[in-house]
Amino acid sequence: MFKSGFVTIIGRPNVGKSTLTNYLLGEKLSIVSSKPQTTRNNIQTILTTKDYQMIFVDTPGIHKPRHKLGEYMVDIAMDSIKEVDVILFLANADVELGKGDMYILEQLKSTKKPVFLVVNKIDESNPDRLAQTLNNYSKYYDFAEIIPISAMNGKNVDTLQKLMIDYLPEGPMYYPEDMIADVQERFVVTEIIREKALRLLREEVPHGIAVEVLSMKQTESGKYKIEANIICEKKSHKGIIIGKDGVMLRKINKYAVQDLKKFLDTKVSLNIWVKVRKEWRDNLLFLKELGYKK
Ligand SMILES: Nc1nc2c(ncn2[C@@H]2O[C@H](COP(=O)(O)OP(=O)(O)OP(=O)(O)O)[C@@H](O)[C@H]2O)c(=O)[nH]1
Ligand SMILES: [Mg+2]
Repeated sequence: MFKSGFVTIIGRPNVGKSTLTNYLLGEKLSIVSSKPQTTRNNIQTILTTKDYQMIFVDTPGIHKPRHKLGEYMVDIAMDSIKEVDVILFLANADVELGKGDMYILEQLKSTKKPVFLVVNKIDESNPDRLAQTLNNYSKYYDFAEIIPISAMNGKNVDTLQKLMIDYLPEGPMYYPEDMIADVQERFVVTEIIREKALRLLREEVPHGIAVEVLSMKQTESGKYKIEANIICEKKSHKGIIIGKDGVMLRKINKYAVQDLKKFLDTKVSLNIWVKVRKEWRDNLLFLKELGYKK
């Protein structure tokens, strides 16, 4: 019997949803950073074996939105619970059950789908704290399964995976067996550049950034020439992104090229420009252009 189904990974920002998605797939397609609100789209990745096909949906962290982009992110994350077979609710072992988590769990009370509590980052939590976290959450919601894991080093992820398979219904292969994601190459390129900016920049600058790939051309030798814009919200941010004598922008470029080479499996040259677009996160037309639309 071949099994198949959809599994959504939801939770507050920064709990490790994208790290888990990448670990489950064995490939890095979702970007990861220590800053909250890194993921902005629902990203579907596909794991196919001879016995099953599991489609994971990595979603943006659910938070209180402060602009239209945030509203879009929360909206699509919550939407993901409607069309799946299993819901993984991720929490951080070291963080107490808070209002944000309660809000998500309230929304989950109306679903009939199995909800797993996946408590992440056990590699850095202390056992008493972990026991407390598990206790608090399980009092608040009737989870189908409870699994403490480390998405970073993979601890217990095999157990989680087995449990997910148990809950999958019999079903068809939804996607071709060699397909690992439903995202375009260009989207991943955009995200890789954004990840480097997120990781290197500080305070409010990284959250106000978007990346736009203007062109991606392959030369005869196979090398990719990529041109991209980094969009930011203020003139002062533009200065920070470029850095003194262009040092910051060169750094973003250098780290992005390292990952792009791996991802595209060929040589890459990257040109980045920095543009200011005031309050773009509230500009519906521009959000649509960037692909932040339903
Ligand atoms: N120590 C430890 N850190 C982890 C683990 N999983 C994720 N992290 C770190 O937590 C941070 C956030 O990880 P992400 O995977 O980007 O979290 P996310 O839930 O996708 O975040 P958003 O996309 O912003 O909602 C990164 O710095 C990760 O390296 C883990 O198991 N252990
Ligand atoms: Mg993420």
